[in-house]
Amino acid sequence: MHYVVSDIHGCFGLYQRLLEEISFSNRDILFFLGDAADRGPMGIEVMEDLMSRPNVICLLGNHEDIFRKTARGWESRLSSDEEKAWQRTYLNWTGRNGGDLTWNAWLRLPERRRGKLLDWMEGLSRFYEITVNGRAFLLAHAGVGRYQAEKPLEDCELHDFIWERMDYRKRYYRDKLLVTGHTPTAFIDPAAAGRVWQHNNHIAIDCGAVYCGRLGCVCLESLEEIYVTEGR
Ligand SMILES: [Mn+2]
Repeated sequence: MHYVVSDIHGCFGLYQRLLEEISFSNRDILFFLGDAADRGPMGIEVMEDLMSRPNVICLLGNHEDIFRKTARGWESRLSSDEEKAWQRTYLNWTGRNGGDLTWNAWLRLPERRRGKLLDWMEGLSRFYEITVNGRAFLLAHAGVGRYQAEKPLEDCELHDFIWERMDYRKRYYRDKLLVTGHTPTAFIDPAAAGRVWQHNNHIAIDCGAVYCGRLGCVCLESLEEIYVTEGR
């Protein structure tokens, strides 16, 4: 089976419980749509588990992007202008975007593990297209920002895939299902809080695990929603 999950945000326990819940095996594929770390405490552990599994395909989230930029800059010799830009990125990540726990954990890691994490983050794709049981899917962390029907996905900018907020009232695609994380479904429709939202050929799977203790996942064969909840 093919499964999709996103926005684990350091909730390592929920992530492990989800793998158990779906009886994840070598015959399955799990797509992870980004934002493994930040806000919650065990982001590095989540990332290292994801990257160790050959049948997990990971996409880039805005949190991986800002993490990799901060980490790469910290390891490089920067000019004073670059240093100023780096400071802004660092403060944006550790302040507004909840990266402080991740950053502190990262600084304590042995160099070899830091290098592997950074290589992994720098190799993540921006989007993924797959057909399952005759149904086409487009997977991306946030969506396809500044959407234009005729524009090839390859020509879109990174920002469009990982930071944008989509218009959820709009049906972007007729011939495929768009699957995204990034925006907790409670913000799309308060009635959908903590649940996967499926409308307009769009499946929004970020249930806000780090806020509400509930991680959701969708099976692409059946479009079935699978949930795990903290403390149960
Ligand atoms: Mn995000």
